[in-house]
Amino acid sequence: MKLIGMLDSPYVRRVAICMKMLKLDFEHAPISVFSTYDQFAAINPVVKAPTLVADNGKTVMDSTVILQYLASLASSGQRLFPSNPEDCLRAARLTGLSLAACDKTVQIVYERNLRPVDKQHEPWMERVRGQMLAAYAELE
Ligand SMILES: N[C@@H](CCC(=O)N[C@@H](CS)C(=O)NCC(=O)O)C(=O)O
Repeated sequence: MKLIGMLDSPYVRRVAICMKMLKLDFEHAPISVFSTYDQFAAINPVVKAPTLVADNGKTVMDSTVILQYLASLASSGQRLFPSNPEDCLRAARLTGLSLAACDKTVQIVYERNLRPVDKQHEPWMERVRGQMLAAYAELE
């Protein structure tokens, strides 16, 4: 298996860490969705990181979906999510907050780095910043 994407992405790190925890063999290819767009597009035309290339060559994207697939490959006794309802609820809550924090952080980076300054919309940035800080505060 091959994990495609840069480790500055929290979603790529999430998958890489889980693959290590599940003791799955994989090769990591640090290809960027920005600086090496065409190289990425040749693997996955949707150009989303992380992308997993399975052993049969099929690609899967989205960290949560990739982890669902990887869980099916894990040996018995290796789990990413607890099974009892109380612990599962806690893990689900923390995962949801963490993903929302990542999504909002990434939105701010894109708005600031990819959109020309005169096209940036401050009310939208304020909304996203508020959501991001709320997610981090809940996590704390
Ligand atoms: N929900 C996705 C988010 C993945 C995501 O947004 N990745 C970014 C890199 S941090 C990306 O592919 N950006 C390029 C784009 O969206 O065009 C996941 O959990 O994998």
